[in-house]
Amino acid sequence: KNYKEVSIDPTTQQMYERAQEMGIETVWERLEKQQPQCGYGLLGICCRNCMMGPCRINPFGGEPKRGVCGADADTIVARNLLRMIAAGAAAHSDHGRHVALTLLIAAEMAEKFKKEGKPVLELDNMASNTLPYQVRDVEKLKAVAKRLGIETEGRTIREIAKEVAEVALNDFGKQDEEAIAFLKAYLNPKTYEVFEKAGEKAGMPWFENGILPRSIDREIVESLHRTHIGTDHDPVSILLHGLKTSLGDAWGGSLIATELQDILFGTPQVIKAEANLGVLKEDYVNIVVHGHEPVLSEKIVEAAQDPELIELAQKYGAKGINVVGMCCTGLEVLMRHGIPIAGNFLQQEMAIVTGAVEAMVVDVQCIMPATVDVARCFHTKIIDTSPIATFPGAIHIKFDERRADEIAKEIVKTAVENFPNRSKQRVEIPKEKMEGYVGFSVEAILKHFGGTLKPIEDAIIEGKIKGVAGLVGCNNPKVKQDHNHIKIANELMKRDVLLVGTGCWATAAMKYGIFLPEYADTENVGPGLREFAKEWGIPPALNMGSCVDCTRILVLADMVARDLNVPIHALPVVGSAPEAMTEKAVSIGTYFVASGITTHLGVVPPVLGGPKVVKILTHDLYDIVGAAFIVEPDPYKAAKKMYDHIMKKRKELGI
Ligand code: BF8
Repeated sequence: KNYKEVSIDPTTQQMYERAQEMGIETVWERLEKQQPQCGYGLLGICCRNCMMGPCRINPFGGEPKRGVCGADADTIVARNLLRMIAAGAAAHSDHGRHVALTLLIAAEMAEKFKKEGKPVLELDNMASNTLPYQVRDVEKLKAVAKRLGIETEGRTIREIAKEVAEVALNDFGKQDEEAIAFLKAYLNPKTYEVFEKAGEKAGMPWFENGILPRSIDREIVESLHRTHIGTDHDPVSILLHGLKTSLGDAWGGSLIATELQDILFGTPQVIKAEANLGVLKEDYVNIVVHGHEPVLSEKIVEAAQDPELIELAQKYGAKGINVVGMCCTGLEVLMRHGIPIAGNFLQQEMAIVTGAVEAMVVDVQCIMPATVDVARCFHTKIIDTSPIATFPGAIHIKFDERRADEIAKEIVKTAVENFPNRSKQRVEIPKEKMEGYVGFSVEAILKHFGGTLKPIEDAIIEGKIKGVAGLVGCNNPKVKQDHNHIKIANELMKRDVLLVGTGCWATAAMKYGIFLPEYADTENVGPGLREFAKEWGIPPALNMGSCVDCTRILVLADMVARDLNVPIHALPVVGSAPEAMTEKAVSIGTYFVASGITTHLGVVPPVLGGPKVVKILTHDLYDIVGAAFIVEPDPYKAAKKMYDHIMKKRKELGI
């Protein structure tokens, strides 16, 4: 492939060419070797759920029309989609569980140390550095506790933290029929009612509490149960349960991840930072933290500041230690500490191809096993850390929260000691990098606008801003890297739509300068949005963080819905995953829609083989939850459709 076909990012282009010259296989070659991809798989009409199969349905209307059990194309497509949603929700939510357990462990350690007579006040405040994890944002802890109805008066931080963690953990495994506590604590009543009535509206009153998730784990387990051979066969009920499962992710697993990470590591505030492969430094030990959970990357960032390890790096001839991020864990430390981010999903192999990375430290999700193969061509060490994610050929330094500092130092030391193995002649770091403002948590946005969202709401009502679009999600090698991300962003901003975003979209946007206030002066931003951005000194698009932080977008939408006293689906708000790839992206898209945000997908999900399923997803859901999917691979047409939806919502609101 020509380098121009794979990406619009000059650093990826440069490293891709280099990989080709060196004979290193990358994601694009592997995609090519998969061609032609299975047509049944692309349409979603193959079923491997039992051993009478595998079965597949003739997409042209001939035989076979049914699988061995009698399931038709729509049943099979719906079941496959539900399994994707469940896997995506599981990944986000297991991450959330891990964060909640970390908060609980820290609170229990504080309790234990206190009993052992160690400094009492610091432990009660969970501010002691004898603890592996502390409470960095006391205000946020109290705010979350208050939402959950947890008493804060007259109690220690330790006690409050413990109870918040317990309530969160209870939401994963409780067995009653009530909605999860976090959803009840965060969601406005009008949208709650939409969820409650969804079953009735879909003609399935036996969905007693509609699509209100009862427990995060239970809905995921039930997804697997329903899709087992011989269980649920109606695409409507299968998809309704898909919405419910995704809502357990949205207002449960992911929300818990975001909120409790803010408590443990600090709530992001606006800060300037840099993005793209140019953040790697030739004369430093480069460590790339890659994956999703800041429980690890936060500690690596801390350990890299250890004077002894810096001294060791200098002893080996480096100037110091340079930690940079990749994918969502990169966004976590970018948002909270301004740690530079080296790239998004399709740049993980490219970072190694620079020849300048001593260690890529990985935890969970979106890490290609191929990183190990690419690393073999250089001195780079892939260090896997999560007990649930092992990479053959990598070094295993498994993480344990109770010994977090010690293990983080061991990992950083391993990277430092690898510096002498770097071959200087084989280093080529692209020079491109871009600055941008990041850290737009809901709290940071409120602070910026004087404690209220009124300025944004007024600008929307006046029509200066037409609406808000949440742009999220991955890279996918089926799409030229970042191409759709940037095109859709520009097309929306030109139409005066304010952007908020997360995940690999956010890293893409940052690389092209969209997170600089000056971007408002470009021709890619309409006059109304320009005026608004300038008036408030913000970029025309706001980086709200990692993929679990899509819940920040939900919380923001919820606040506006409350202010206007309408359900979320009444707002002039749209979502988009222009280059969607993962099952997590499917779960996010589904929970955006279920929550009332009509959402565009730029990559066609494997559903086209089920015409009823397609109709439900793109039309019928408007009557059930007030929002639906738009599927459109062309970024220009997609932006137009999203804008039309915003304008329709404005008209309905009478603005
Ligand atoms: O959770 S955007 S490729 S990195 S899935 Fe993965 Fe997609 Fe990137 Fe993070 Ni989100």
